[in-house]
Amino acid sequence: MIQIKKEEFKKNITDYLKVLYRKEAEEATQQQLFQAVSYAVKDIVVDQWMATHKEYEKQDAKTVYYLSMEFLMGRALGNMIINLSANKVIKESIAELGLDLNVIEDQEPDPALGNGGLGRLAACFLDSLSTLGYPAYGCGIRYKYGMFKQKIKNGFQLEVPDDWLRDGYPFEIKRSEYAVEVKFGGYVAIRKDEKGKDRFIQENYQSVRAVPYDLPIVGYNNNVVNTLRIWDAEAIDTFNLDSFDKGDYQKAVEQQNLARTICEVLYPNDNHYAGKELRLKQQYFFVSASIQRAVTKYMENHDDIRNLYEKVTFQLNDTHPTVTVAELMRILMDDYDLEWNEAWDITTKTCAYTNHTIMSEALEKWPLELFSRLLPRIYQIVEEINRRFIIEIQECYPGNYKKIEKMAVVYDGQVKMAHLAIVGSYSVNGVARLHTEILKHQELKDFYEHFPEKFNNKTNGITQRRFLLHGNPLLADWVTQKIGDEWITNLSAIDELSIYADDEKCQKEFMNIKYQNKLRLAEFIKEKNGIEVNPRSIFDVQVKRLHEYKRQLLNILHVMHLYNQLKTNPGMEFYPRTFIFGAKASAGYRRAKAIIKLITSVADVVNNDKSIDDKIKVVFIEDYNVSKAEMIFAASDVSEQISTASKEASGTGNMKFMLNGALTLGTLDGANVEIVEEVGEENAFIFGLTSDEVIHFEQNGGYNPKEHYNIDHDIRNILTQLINGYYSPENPELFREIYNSLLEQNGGERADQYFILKDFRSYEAAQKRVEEAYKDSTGWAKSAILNVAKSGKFSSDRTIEEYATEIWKLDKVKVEL
Ligand code: 26W
Repeated sequence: MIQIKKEEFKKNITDYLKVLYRKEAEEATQQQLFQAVSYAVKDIVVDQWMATHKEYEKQDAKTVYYLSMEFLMGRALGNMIINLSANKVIKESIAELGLDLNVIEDQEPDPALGNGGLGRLAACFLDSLSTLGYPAYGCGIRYKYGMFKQKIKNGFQLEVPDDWLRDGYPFEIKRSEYAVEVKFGGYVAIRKDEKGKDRFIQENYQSVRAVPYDLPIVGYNNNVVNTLRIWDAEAIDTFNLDSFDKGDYQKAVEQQNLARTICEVLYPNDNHYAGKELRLKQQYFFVSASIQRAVTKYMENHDDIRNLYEKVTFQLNDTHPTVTVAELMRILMDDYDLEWNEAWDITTKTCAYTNHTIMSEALEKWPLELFSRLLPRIYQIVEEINRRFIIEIQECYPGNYKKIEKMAVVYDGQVKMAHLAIVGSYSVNGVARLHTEILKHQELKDFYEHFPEKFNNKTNGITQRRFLLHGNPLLADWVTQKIGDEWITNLSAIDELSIYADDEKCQKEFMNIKYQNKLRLAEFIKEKNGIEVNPRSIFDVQVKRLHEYKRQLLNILHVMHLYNQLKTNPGMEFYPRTFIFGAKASAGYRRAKAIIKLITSVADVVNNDKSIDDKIKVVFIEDYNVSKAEMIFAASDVSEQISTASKEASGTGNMKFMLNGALTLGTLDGANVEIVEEVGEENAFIFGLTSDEVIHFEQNGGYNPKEHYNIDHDIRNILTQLINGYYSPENPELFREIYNSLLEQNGGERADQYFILKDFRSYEAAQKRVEEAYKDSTGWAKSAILNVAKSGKFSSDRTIEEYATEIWKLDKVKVEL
């Protein structure tokens, strides 16, 4: 246990204010206070960080390198303070200095080096890896601009750059001593070395210097600090004279530009492959740097590269880092002189791949022209992997050319990254049971038949430390009061709450905490949106990236329907509802942006209609991000998880809502299936087509949305309101594209491809059940408490324990100070 003395800690803060800003506490700005406090906290963390790495070296522990284009970390300060064993002292010291920790925490930019699910999962995993004491590096990119900030203007989304490094990020440490060179372009020549051996040499290339920045990942109360290593690109030999002498001025400038552009910005695409050259550069850049460094580090303490897999494993977070497979082959063959077979054996014992989506538009397929021009040596290796794999398939299925068409790594002029990842990995996993089954029996059927032993499921999880302990302190304290604090590091212990679900006093306490959290959110909404919401109304929430398959459109169409009903029948029974949305749309995703505009337009009409007595409010929360998420989950009654069945690989927001006692209104998709299995169907609201039914319609046709339009008067009514200016009098054509997408086929795209009209009535019925259930407040409280109690399975600690024991084979390390 680390001992910090309050006086020392306080002095540290004031010293940092002096050294960094030449200021006393009284005159410092809140941002300066944040920086000083952060540096003082970092002081504590660094000791544990160094101790952790000493211990790892001493034990020569196997390490997982979690390779990910995205880490959606959210703010660090509050989380670190919670995880440090020095929590109490730090809080008291800050208070004694007359500072407000909440205000200080609010100064931190929200490091958003990720889009959504995949990036946030990576962040939860790092938290769990440290808390469980598993040696790990997160490896990623230090984007200068992370996920854009969303502004809503006239109801439309605007994207504003996220300059998160503007004031300096106090927790990072630049590690120039570990910089490596990464090469792009040129050509591969075969040259004899001194010993007369043929060597593959990349010539006439451009290169950048990859420089790592390390961020500490603090485990909960255990002195373990792992590292998130994010790479920045710098120019190599900036304008050295040689270049000018050779008249190579052009190349020097180009190399500088390359370094400037590579880490400039995170692509804001979620589930949509755009085929941009710069994106492939980003991928190879951080993969090459990470793998080079991992191999070098391994060889510092070992003498035989052939045993690499005993100490190192690379987990590929989706296909984005899949060039890892070829980069490791290159290093083993070109730098360590191994033969192909030996190198392949090591590579396929070192790499493992996680699939996060079955959406076909997300599949990465790089055009050969681009791939080979940018990565000539890597391309040769991929070609050879492909050639050998095709021979293998032909031997298994003689004469079956369909198999080659479906499974080849290189086909139709493209490198198929998912195929490369599967062929090059010892493990392939999906992220929820249903998702893995769909991978095995539909999307990756041929690969599953060929490599059944590689496939496995790892249902996603979330960290209860950020999403309950930090995000919902009232509920966290209440839980601890009832059952003790074991749940913080062993979420399955939270099941002990079950016995309180029927206890009337506990139900009241629980509902009061929910009410307090709703008040907090209502105040936020009042301040940001200027909308008055009733904290006694049902808070019905859908927060996640905007995507058609997630069906925010179904939700808002249903709101339009409820509004129509209230207008025609003002006296009808109706429990007040606040529909809350938060979502960023990819910058270039037109239809998603139109759906945001529809939500804000419906909000404008409904919120300002006095005749409905404030029974419905619609709120669009601007710039939904991790910090806002923490507050929103805590305040939610209903968790909207309404994706078209089969499309949401897992979802993780669904778990965060559950942990905070919201009831799921959802389809049997992704991890919803397992959530309902844990909590019981009677404590959730399930509706809609099953994944089998969706897949059946997709494969055999037979769904025609026009039938619903023709037969169902209410549906026809809301659809007509999309095109008659009801919500957009200034431009009645505004929502024509949405209307068309529901009724008309468009090129290869089916009409209503996400089955919104098909599921509409079933969704409406489930919403009615929500209303009935909420009116029974003890029944609701019971269900809500049971949701918290049965959330144990969905801790990322459980997920990481499974990865560590079943895939990575890691040992836990204990760190004493
Ligand atoms: C190439 C563009 C691109 C960008 C991001 C393609 C695919 C992605 C991600 C894989 C999309 C993503 O975030 N998927 C989500 O991953 C979560 C964590 O496993 C799951 O919970 C979500 O269901 C899944 O949509």
